[in-house]
Amino acid sequence: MGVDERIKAIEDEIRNTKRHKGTEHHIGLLLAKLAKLRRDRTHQAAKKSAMSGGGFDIRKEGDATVVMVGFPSVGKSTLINRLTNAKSKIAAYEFTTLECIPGIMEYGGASIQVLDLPGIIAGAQDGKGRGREILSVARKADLILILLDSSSPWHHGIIIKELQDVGIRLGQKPPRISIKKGIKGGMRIHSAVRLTHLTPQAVIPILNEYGIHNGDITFGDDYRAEDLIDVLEGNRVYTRALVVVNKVDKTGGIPPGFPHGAIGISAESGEGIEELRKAIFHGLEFMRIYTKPRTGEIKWGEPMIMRNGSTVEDFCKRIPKGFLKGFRYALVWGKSAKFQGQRVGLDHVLQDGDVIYVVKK
Ligand SMILES: Nc1nc2c(ncn2[C@@H]2O[C@H](COP(=O)(O)OP(=O)(O)OP(=O)(O)O)[C@@H](O)[C@H]2O)c(=O)[nH]1
Ligand SMILES: [Mg+2]
Repeated sequence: MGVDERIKAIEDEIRNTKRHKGTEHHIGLLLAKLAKLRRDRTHQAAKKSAMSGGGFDIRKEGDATVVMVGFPSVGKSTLINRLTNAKSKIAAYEFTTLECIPGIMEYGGASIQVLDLPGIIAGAQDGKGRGREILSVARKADLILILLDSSSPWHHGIIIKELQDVGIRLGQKPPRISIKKGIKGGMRIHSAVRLTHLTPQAVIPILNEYGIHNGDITFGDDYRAEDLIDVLEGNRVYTRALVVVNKVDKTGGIPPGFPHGAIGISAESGEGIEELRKAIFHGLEFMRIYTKPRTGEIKWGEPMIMRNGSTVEDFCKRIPKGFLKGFRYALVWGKSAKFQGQRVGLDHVLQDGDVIYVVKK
């Protein structure tokens, strides 16, 4: 059996097994095997697409990158042309776009890179269409736009599964599970709450699958086997997503069957586009960081726009004059400072509205 068939067989077995505490052990092992097979397949795909090159190797630019994922002909190219300076080919037939087309959208002081891609179809991860290349671009996104056609609500579930299967976790936080490896004495399981899905009989074999036999594992919440495997695999990406329903000009609004919170637009008429721009900006969670010049006043009108969670190091990297090389320490005023003018190092996490002054050697 090839990798694809083995994956399919395990998926079927998981689907056909009723989940409860008694079967969690079995399911856990199946999930671990599945994760490994998918990892192998992703590696193969990455090698292949690196060799073929072929228009998917786009460099990240601007303050953040938004990737559009959707079935063929839902209007991705029409939308990128509306949002950005890009000129992506539009046509009434499917698979018009054959490679990754970048554009830049300026909004709220941020330069946001938007990527248009070929249409995705069910089975993308198995290599259908340019599926694997598309999904590997999606992994690099700071925000994913799931673009749907107002006549096809069922596309949503298919796209979510394709993204999930290549390790993209949408709107999820990384599981708070910490593992400290030991040398002997077996595994000790600790938990902040009562575990209702996982028993030690399920946890230990999964850890063993990953070569961990001794040490401590601590669960910060009532997690499932999938969450544990995500942590063990370690290559998951936690990305936010917006669901966008295009062509509402044809349906007069978002029809029933689409997820709650979806944004209705018409890329053709321009309806809903301003709202979408705003939602993209907010979805990316930017913050404004101000620099204190050696002399003179802080320029409150010209913040540096950075992603939430950025550190002093990220800040220094963004300044062209080699701040990182000569860095000694920084002084910080604002929400992230314990007291005003606090002296901090490169790993200090900044917050919206902070003022920073970098002291060099
Ligand atoms: N009625 C209507 N038609 C639209 C809208 N947006 C796009 N279209 C049409 O839908 C068709 C496909 O548009 P594209 O932008 O090429 O779609 P795509 O998703 O990029 O397609 P692929 O590149 O093939 O994946 C074209 O005929 C567009 O004119 C819209 O908001 N309303
Ligand atoms: Mg297109």
